[in-house]
Amino acid sequence: MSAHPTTLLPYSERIKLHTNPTAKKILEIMDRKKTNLAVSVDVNTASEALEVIRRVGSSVCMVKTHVDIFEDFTESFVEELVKLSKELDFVIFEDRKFADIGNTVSLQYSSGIHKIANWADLTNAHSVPGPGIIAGLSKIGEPLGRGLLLLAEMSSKGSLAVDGYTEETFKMAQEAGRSFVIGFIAQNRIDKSDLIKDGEDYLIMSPGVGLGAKGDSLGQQYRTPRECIIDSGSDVIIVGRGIYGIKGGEQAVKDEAERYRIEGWKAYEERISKK
Ligand code: S5P
Repeated sequence: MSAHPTTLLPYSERIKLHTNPTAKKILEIMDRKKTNLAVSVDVNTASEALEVIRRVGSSVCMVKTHVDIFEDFTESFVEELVKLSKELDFVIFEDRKFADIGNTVSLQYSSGIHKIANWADLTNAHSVPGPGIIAGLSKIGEPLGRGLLLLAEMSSKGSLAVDGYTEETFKMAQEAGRSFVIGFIAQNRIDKSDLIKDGEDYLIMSPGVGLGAKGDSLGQQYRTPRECIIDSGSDVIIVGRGIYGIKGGEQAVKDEAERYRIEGWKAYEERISKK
């Protein structure tokens, strides 16, 4: 099987294939910091999350949050997060997984306690409601230069996002155009080479990544960075508990992030050398 053409291109050469400012920024950071690692900070409090981010920030292209987990969410968390994103050079991805009609998601994205669109460069949505979800979110996010990923596949066992669902999700994104939808949460290169048009480029971001355990007791399934980047052609690996959950204190978390960064980058260099 010949390699997907996108997987042979260096991140730096893909910047010009995007018009969305967040997509460009992600690729620029990846190239500049030599990292395709995103860290997911799914801890209970905003203060713990900031601690983890200070430790891992220099190793990542992106920090992924679930701010609805925090017991102590405040606007000052957002201010500090944005400040760290500038100092340590990473993109902020709020993993909100919107899944409602366009009108509702536009309110959930812009309003409430979290006001996600005000600070998150990137967010994501399920395709199950149909294209109205993209329209509702883009109305808020696109004027701000934000980006959106559609969930085309999931890492969890028994996921229904397979086959026809995945294909229709890709088509929905393609029809929406790439001014706001910049890629997918997926386990594979779902933007099949016979479907992408000339100059079309999508970012594939894959969670379910671990160098230790193969899964958890609640259906999560892990693959190695190499499996994601070389075998499946992912662009960004998303790691949560494998990094922030490591035992051994502050330095251990920092070292583990660096270990994943190196693994991910080695795999990427090997991939583009297959030209
Ligand atoms: O299919 C998915 C999609 C996502 S965004 N599977 C996932 O695990 N995620 C998210 O990635 C999940 O919500 C969590 O925040 C992270 C994986 O965390 P880990 O601790 O299992 O690495």
